[in-house]
Amino acid sequence: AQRLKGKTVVITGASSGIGKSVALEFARTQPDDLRLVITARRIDTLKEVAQEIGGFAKGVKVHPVKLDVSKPEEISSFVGQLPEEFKEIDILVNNAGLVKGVAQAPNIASEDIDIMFGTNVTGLINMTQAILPIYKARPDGGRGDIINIGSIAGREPYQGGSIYCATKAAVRSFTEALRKELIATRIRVIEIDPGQVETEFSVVRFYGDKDKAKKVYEGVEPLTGDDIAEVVVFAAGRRENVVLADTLVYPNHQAAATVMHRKT
Ligand code: NDP
Ligand code: 8X3
Repeated sequence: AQRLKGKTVVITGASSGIGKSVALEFARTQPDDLRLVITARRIDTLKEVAQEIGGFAKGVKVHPVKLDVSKPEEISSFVGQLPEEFKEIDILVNNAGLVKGVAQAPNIASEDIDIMFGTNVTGLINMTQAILPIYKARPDGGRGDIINIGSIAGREPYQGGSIYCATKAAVRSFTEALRKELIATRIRVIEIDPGQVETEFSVVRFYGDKDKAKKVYEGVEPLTGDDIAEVVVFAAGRRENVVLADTLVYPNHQAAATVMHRKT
């Protein structure tokens, strides 16, 4: 916790699920001295998260920003528009992401393909490129953390998830290349790949159909956003020389993207 003292953290997709949990967990771990920039498209929800944090972590300054990572122009102006005290970013958590549908080729809507790649891949890359210059201006070639939320889906493609899986495989590739490119710096490039986590993920996948989303978790005990948040904050809190480069996190019933034990 002491290692996170005074840090500035940017989280994308902090209005729900894993991203919201990450914001809360950083605040719980370092309630005395921390700055959090929480971003997503739903600004009202972000303001509620900020209020919740204000209720228990008096030393945490929270700055909510409406930011659609699939819009390059919003990312370009993001850093410049931050208040001075939030500009020295130390940790970027690239979490914003989504899946749309379960359609298989040739029936995948081109709009869904664009949304998934634009958010999960181009959005993550653009955020990384926007923040890296801040890191690289620091001594020893640069300092700061980039924590990318990948997925088991990026390691093991499955039917009905071809595009989503391809986006997460792209995240994995980009992350590994970036770690190599930054080898002469102190910048840490970290990937955390969750298995099944119950969030709004499946509700978004089924275009708002909550009954369909619920069925995904029937007979199993998925991870919670907090479970992943603990791993994110743990990774960020290690000694600077320690890089949790690549972590896969399953709930107990899961052993691959498609291998689950369901109680009937
Ligand atoms: P949620 O749907 O609960 O949260 C997704 C978050 O991403 C929301 O805060 C949403 O905010 C934000 N988001 C979506 N699109 C955009 C956008 N264009 N710009 C900015 N923010 C956006 O799902 P999860 O918490 O489960 O998902 C978080 C990450 O975890 C994703 O990258 C997902 O792929 C990954 N993941 C999830 C797993 C799971 O089983 N749930 C497993 C493995 C990985 P808003 O709508 O306000 O913009
Ligand atoms: C979410 C996990 O395998 O349900 O990334 O798509 S999966």
